[in-house]
Amino acid sequence: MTHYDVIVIGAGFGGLYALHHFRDELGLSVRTFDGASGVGGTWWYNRYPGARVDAPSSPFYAYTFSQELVDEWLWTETQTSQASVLAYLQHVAKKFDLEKDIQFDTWVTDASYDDALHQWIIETDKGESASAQFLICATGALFVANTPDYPGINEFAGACYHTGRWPHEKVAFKGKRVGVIGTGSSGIQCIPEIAKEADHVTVFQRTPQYALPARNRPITKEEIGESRENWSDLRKSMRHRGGWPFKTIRRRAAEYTLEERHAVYEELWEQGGIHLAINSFAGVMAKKELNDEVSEFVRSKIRETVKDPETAQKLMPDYYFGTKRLILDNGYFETYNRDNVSLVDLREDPIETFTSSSVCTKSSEHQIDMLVLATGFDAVSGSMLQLNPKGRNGLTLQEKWDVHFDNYLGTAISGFPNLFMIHGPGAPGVFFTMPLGGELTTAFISDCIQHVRKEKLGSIEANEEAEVDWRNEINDIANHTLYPQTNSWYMGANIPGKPKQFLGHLRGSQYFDRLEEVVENNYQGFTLR
Ligand code: NA7
Repeated sequence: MTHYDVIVIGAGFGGLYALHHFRDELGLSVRTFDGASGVGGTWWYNRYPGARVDAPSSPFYAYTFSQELVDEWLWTETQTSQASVLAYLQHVAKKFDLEKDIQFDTWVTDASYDDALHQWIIETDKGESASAQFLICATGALFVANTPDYPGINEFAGACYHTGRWPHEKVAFKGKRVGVIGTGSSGIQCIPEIAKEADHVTVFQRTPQYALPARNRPITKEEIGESRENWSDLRKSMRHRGGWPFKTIRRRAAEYTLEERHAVYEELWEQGGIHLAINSFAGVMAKKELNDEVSEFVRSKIRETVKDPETAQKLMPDYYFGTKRLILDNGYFETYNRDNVSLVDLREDPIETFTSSSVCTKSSEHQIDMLVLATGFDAVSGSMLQLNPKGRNGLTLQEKWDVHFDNYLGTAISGFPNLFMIHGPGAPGVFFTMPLGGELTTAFISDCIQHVRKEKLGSIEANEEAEVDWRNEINDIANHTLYPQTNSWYMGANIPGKPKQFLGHLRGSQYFDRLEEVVENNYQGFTLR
């Protein structure tokens, strides 16, 4: 069995940087395992048509650590496509010679902690074992596909694809009647693309969504040049402004008349992207009345866009704006003006069963040749529970997380020494620019590892009391907002039986300050052995 200093699971944004940092910057021996056949993580799997970044995008959805990398990579659009992100990660892997230490097509089937040796021992589906003092789980926040188990779904005889497991070869929609279930980011991104080619698209919608115009466009040379010149300042801004590179404008709503506020919403709508969410008025995500106002503004835009009033009515979101993942769309609502697109509202006409060639809802039978499941993921906790590491005394993570996803700082877990998650439950994860978030988390893990090694210790482990305080802290932050009032994957509400717990830290910059303080305070909340 080969022994390493560090084993990394996952070769997406988080895992690739961890490998580079621990190997090239700390000089440790590192082995990475990934079940996919190449680098990319989420960007390896989510190849559905129209897949794009849904966060502050080019050039900010990228690594920040290397000015050379920033200077040589040319982003082409403001909202980066999946193919571009994947090409970028392949470039990164080549530039830093990462692939030689990554074992692809290999699933880690078991990870167990040996308390006496202070080591993790992993087994793979190739029948190999390896050990390491530290286990880094960069297993992905959106990895385990959520596949609905409707009665009779297996009867459907046509091709069926989940957006999060899209095939590598091009899927042809020409001449096909396509059913799409799900209208989150993935559904809203792929529906307009599929509709351009298919004979007919039937969209099965459970919850209507707020989507903001992405206003994707080619990125200019000037924009790229400016960001390259100011990269270190922009990075600092992202670190201290919740992952967003620009100063957010937080106006006080009370100082504006309703008419003036509407003018602000219009301006931000025209700017597109997430400007409406982050640059309108302070308290949109906490004050019901203000949120209602923005919600109604977006609904009015949907009404303006969708010509058929009955379809427009079905598309009206009725939860608090922004409390489900905000979506950036490219012509989604316009798509319903096409003759070949129809919408089924599952709340009034639920799916009852499937036949070999149709979806049967309570009121009708919808003939389809192909089914697209855009039904999302067992988000944030799912990939760790699938790995199900065994900690001290054989405690499994599934046992530990039966009721709460308890951990400390979104990265360490009591009972699981020397194991660190990147973007675990309670970390800023999807609420921060993820590539930078991964770098900053790795910096913290790096401090922990260096400390253990320097002091010739065996292990570092989160304390149970620190976990409980941490859970309360995350919930307190979330409870000051409207997020917990909506059934979303942020709350674990999309997966039947999943414990309800807010899964992210809403104040990313404060969170990374906190990591630094924990290091300064001699690893407060951890036990060092
Ligand atoms: P999401 O955002 O979880 O969206 C999944 C969609 O599928 C959403 O509309 C769900 O409705 C719907 N869904 C899920 N299960 C069912 C069943 N059983 N029946 C009908 N409809 C269902 O996943 P995405 O892949 O779109 O996006 C995930 C993230 O990836 C995204 O936020 C970006 O950050 C990238 P619901 O709203 O739960 O009623």
